[in-house]
Amino acid sequence: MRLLDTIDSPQDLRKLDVAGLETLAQELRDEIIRVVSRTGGHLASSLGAVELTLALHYVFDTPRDKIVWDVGHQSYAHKLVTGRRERFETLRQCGGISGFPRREESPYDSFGTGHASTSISAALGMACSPEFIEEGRRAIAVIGDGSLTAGLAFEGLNQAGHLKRNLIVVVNDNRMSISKNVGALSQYMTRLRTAPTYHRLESEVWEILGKIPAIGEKARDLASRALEGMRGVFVPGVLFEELGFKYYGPLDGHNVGLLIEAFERVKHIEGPVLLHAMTVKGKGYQLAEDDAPRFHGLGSFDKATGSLKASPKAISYTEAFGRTLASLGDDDEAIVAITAAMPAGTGLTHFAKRHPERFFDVGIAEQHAVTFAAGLATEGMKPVVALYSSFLQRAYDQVIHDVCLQNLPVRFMIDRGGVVGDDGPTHHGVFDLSFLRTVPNLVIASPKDENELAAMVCTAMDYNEGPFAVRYARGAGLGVRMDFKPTALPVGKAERLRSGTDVSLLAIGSMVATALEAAEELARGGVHASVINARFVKPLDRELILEEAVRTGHIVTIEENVIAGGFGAAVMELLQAEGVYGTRVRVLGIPDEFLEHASRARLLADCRLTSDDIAGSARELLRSERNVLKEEAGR
Ligand SMILES: Cc1ncc(C[n+]2csc(CCOP(=O)(O)OP(=O)(O)O)c2C)c(N)n1
Repeated sequence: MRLLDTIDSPQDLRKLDVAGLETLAQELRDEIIRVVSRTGGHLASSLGAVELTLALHYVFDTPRDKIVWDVGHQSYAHKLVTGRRERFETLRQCGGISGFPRREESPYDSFGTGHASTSISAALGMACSPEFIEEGRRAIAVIGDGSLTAGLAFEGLNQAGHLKRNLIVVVNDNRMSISKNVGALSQYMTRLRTAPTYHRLESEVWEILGKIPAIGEKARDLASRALEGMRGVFVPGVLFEELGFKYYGPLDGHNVGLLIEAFERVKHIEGPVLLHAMTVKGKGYQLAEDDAPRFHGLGSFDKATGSLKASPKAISYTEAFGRTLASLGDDDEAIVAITAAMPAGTGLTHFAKRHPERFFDVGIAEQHAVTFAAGLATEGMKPVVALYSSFLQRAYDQVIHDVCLQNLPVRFMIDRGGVVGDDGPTHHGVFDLSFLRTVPNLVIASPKDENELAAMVCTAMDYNEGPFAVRYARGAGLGVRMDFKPTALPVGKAERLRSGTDVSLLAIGSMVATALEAAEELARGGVHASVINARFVKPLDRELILEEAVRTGHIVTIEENVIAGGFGAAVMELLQAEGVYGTRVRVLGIPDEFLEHASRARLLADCRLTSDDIAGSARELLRSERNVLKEEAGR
C-alpha cells in the first residue's frame, strides 16, 4: 500500500518522519504524472513544488494558517494531500476538480487563483484581519520567480514591508516562467543564488550554535543579528531586506528536511519574511526537467515518450498569427512584437527568431506591455502586443488611458478569445468583445478561420490611424487553405456568405462556421437563412446589417462572448439608433455566469451555441412571430 493512500489530510502527513515524507514525495510525483498524462494539465510546475507543499503543510497548521498558491498551477500535490486524492482522477474534467485552487472546492484552498502574481496581496489581506492577528495565525504566499516579475507582486511587497504584519512569502525560484524567466529582477535573483558564501556561513553558524545546549537559542539570536550586519558584505544588496522583509535563503527547495527546519524558524518571526527556495521545474520526470516549457501545461501525453496523444488536424490560430507576423516583419522594420512572458503561447517565437532585436518579452507584466507599446507607437514604431484574452483584462486601464485615448496605433493580438476549456473560469476569454467595444477609437476584428486571421494581421499592420484589436479562438483552425501572401481586408466591412430571405444569422469569429452549419440545417427544413461573417465588431458594417434587418426582418446574432454588451448588443444598438424597430432580434452568446472547466465543445453546447441550437433559435424566432401574427389576426 502506498503511503499516499493513508493521507486524508495534512494531519496524517504530520505523523511522518523525514524519510516518510521523502517516500511520499516520490509517490505524489508518480501520481501527478500518471493522472496528468491522462487529463492534461500543468505538470512541470506541480512536480517542482512537491517538497515545498509537504513542508508547508507539515509545519503550518493548515487550514487555520493559510497558504496562497500564486497562479495555483503548482497546487496538484496540495490537492492530493488535502482530501482530494480520490477525486484527483477527475482533474480538469467536466464536473471534476479544478486545475487551480478554488475556495468552494476545499477549506485548504484559501484563495482562488489562475492569474499570476496575486498571492502576496491576498495573503497580506488575510494577515491584516483582526481575527487573524489575535489568533496568531500565519499567512503564506507561495510565488514563483516568474510571477514575482509583475507589478502587482511588488505592490504587495511594498505594502507588506511597510505594515510589518506577519506575512511569509516563499519564492519558488526555478529560473523559469513558462519560458526562461527574464528581466533585471531575474538577474538579481541569480546573483543571490550565486553568492552563497554568506548563506553558507549563516547556516553553519546556526548549526554549530544550535548544538550547544542551554545557550544555543540565545547565541543563535545574537549571531543572527551579527550576521545581518555582515550580509551586505557578501550579498550584492539584499533588495528584499531593504523593502522591510527578513530574507532567508537560498535553500534547496527539494530537501524536505531542510525546508521543515527553515519553516519552523520563520514561523515564529514577527513581521514579513521572505524565504527563497530553489527548485527544478519538472523535478523527478526527466522529460519535463529537460524541456520545462513544453511540460508547463499540456494535453494528455504518453508517459514514456512525452508525445501528445492527440495531434491537431489543422494549424492553430496562434501559429497562423505567429507565422504571419514573422514574415510581415521581414518587409517592415517598424514592426515590434511584445509578449508578457508567453513567447511560445502567443506564437511570437517565430518573430523572436527572425527579428530578435525587435522582440520584447516583458515578463508577467501585461499592464507594462501595453503602455510600453504605446510609447513605441508615439515614435512611429508599429507595436504588436500579443496576449491571451483573459490576461489582457489586467491591462484595461492601459488600453483606455495610454492607447485609445491618445489614438495610438498599437495592435492587440488577442489569443484564447472565447471559452478555453479545461483551465476553466480564470482563463476563459469571454469578456473582451464587451469590454473593448465600449472604448472609443479602437477597431475590433475577429476572423472566421486561420486564413482570415492572417489577413486581419495584415489589415492591422496596414492600419495606422489608431489602435486595432484582433481576437481569435483557442486551438486548431478549421483546416482551410492558407493564402501564400495574405492581403489586407477593408476595415469595417462584413462578408455575406449566404443569402436567404427568412432570417439573417449574423456571426462573429469562431461562430461563423457554426452559423453556416445552422443555415444548412435550416435549409433542410425549408427556412432560408442569410449568413453574415461580421468580421468587425467595431466599426460594424452598418449598411449590410441594416439591409439584412429590413430584408429578412429577423436577426440572430451569434458570438463566443458574453451576451452582455457584446457583438449582439452592438447590433441592437445600431438598429435602435437607426430607428429599425420592426426587426426581431435574438442575441446568442454566453450567459451572465462564470463558466466552469470542461471541454470547449461541452461548454459551447452548455451555452446553446451548437449549430442545432442556433437553428432552433432561428426557428423559434420565426415561430413566435407567426404566433403573434395569428393572435393579431384573431383579435
Ligand atoms: C496575469 C497572468 N499572465 C500570464 C499568465 C500565464 N502564466 C501562467 S504560469 C506562468 C509562469 C509562472 O512562472 P512562475 O511563477 O515562475 O511559476 P513556475 O511555473 O515556474 O513554477 C505564466 C506566464 C498568468 N497565469 N497570469
